[in-house]
Amino acid sequence: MKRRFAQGALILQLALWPLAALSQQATGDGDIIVEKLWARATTPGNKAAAVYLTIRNTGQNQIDLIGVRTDRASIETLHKTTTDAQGSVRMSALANLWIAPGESVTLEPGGLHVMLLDLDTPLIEGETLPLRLKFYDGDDLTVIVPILPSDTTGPQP
Ligand SMILES: [Cu+2]
Repeated sequence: MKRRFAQGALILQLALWPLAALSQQATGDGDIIVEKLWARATTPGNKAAAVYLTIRNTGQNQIDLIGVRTDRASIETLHKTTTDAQGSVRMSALANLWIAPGESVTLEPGGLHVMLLDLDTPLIEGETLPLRLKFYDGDDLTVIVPILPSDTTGPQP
């Protein structure tokens, strides 16, 4: 009986470990920390997806995110969703994203996001999506985005 319990605990740990390990990812020099990454699973027939994350600048210099790449989509852009006074929602592309020293920028539903268009295969809940963030100074950071359920409002704490 005791042994069965121990096995159960081990399986639980293995199941929890990957998400915990993915919750915070940093560049080699440690000045850029990317956390709270997530994307929704795509629904059938939908080839577009948004990726959300928080970028923290813990260094002394401004950082400038100039591009995003993934092997899974044909087009990757930084987008901003805005809602005007009439309530109509539109998305516009951003060329880059500045983050001042000590500041952080959060990409979240209703605001900034990474837009992936023309996905080659669906994003499936429980899988992960590697995403490469390119910075103006030549820094390049590949982060791993967990795919959450298609109806989620974000990662549960
Ligand atoms: Cu968008």
